[in-house]
Amino acid sequence: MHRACAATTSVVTALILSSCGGGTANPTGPSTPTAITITITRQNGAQSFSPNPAAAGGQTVVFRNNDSVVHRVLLNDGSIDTGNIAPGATSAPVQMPVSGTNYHCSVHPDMIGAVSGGSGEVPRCEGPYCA
Ligand SMILES: [Cu+2]
Repeated sequence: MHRACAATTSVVTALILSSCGGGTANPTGPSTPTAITITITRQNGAQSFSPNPAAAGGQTVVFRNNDSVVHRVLLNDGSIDTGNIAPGATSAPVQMPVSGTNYHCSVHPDMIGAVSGGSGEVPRCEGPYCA
């Protein structure tokens, strides 16, 4: 069978060729679970994260810092700490509790967010980060 990417010189074919490299088609293969991205927008209270709440209970999440300063996400119960996330960087993947959770930025404790559980409910926020 002829490959569609056989050498021709039309511009259209050249464009197609760029997607016919032969093995680098999809960076998220079936063995790599797709992480949900929560974006850190800026230091803005309960509007610091998007989406918030995120429907990500029990799922893998990464935090992407779209702000110009370092942030660091910590679950309110202390069970997950992303470490510092530099401006423009994305955290390592973290596994959220099935029942959902509340979290905040340990650098800016007024930045708060939540993850809802499987049935969509957001756990009650308790402690000093819930104002
Ligand atoms: Cu922060």
